Amino acid sequence: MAGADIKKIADYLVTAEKEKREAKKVTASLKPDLSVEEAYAIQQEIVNMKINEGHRIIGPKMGLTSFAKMKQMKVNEPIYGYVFDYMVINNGGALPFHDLIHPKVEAEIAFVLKEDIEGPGVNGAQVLAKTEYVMPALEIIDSRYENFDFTLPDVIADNASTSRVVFGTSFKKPEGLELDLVGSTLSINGEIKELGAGAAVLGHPAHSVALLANMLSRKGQKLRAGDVILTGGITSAVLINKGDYVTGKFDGLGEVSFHVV
Ligand code: 0L1
Ligand code: MG
Repeated sequence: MAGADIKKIADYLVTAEKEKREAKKVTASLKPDLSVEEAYAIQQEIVNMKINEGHRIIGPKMGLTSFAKMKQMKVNEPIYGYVFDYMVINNGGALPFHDLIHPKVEAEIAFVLKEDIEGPGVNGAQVLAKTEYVMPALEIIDSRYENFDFTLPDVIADNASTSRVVFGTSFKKPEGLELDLVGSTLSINGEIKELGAGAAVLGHPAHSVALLANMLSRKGQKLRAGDVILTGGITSAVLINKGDYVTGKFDGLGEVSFHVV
């Protein structure tokens, strides 16, 4: 795929994000035969554009990490994208609804690394040994595509629907924690909408970080000390609306919340 075409599609998706409006999926007309490799090239172009605009990467994230979502998308591997500094909302803070298109929220566990992790061949135990802290998080995804209707390459090109994130303010050392057994509830206006356990994320959230390191190694990249990594949804994603008060409770890890204003 020519560089000019990659740039054109990256511009198309960044413009939809900035103008807060739905766009037709890329495979609908712009590039019907878009491959996964080409989609990651478009995602990389979007990352470069944001860095050139002065934004900073907080860390990569994993998406489609539940076996149910992978089956639904007919894939045997999750996807990744990147979280930027402008996407972070303070715990307990406000998310302006008019900043987004049709946001959904999901409960996740985030890892903060104390050492670089370079694949291939990384496993979960190695990840835990190189993790400084884990913390609870709420990820707000906002696909730029109409009705969240996309193919796998479409969603990869769209930076894995990444939009906003709220990190918890309680940091825990991973030693002694059984992150696969951590139960989490996702409530809106006091009503539990979704619940799950850490094992929903590839059996254990550390497996997700290990797989991310192994996937990045294919393009000669690694995870870096200081990266904050979203490991994937423990719960399914729930649509949110103006006025909603959203809370994620994570057994032993703490609470995260925000208001949609
Ligand atoms: O964080 C994620 O799991 C992103 C998944 C992308 C698919 C979606 O937008 O639902
Ligand atoms: Mg997610």
